Amino acid sequence: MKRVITYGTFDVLHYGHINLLKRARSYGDYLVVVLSSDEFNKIKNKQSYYPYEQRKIILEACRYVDLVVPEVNWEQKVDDIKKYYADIFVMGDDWRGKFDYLNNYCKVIYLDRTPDVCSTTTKQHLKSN
Ligand code: C2G
Repeated sequence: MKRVITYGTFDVLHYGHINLLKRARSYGDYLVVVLSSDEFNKIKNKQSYYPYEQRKIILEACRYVDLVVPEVNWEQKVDDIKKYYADIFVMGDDWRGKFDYLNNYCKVIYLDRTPDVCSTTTKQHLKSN
């Protein structure tokens, strides 16, 4: 049983997120998504359109996701890897190098981001119409 873990805000879920979740899940049998809380998004200087509870419900409906838990700070990743017995940590390559320290605890994989789609532009487009 290989367990995979990933992190993010996953606001206004789009095919770039799904592409990430699908590939992350394919490395194992179980995918834990650690979802940024609204308070942590403030620390990340991110304003999500959907509040945490709604982003959680949307992610839990995704076939590639087995568990969604809150991300509340930058420091929780090592504890999470232990708590959820993660064998593999996956992030988009916009984070390449940033989480290499986690190689002491599990395999770290950075996946190519899906080009030309992101929540911010989607929200801006929706606003302008
Ligand atoms: N992503 C992607 N392709 C896109 C957009 C996003 O592959 N077009 C990936 C990101 O690389 C990330 C995941 O989808 O791995 C979630 O994206 P965000 O919600 O933007 O995540 P972020 O705000 O970067 O949060 O502690 C880590 C942070 O919580 C990461």
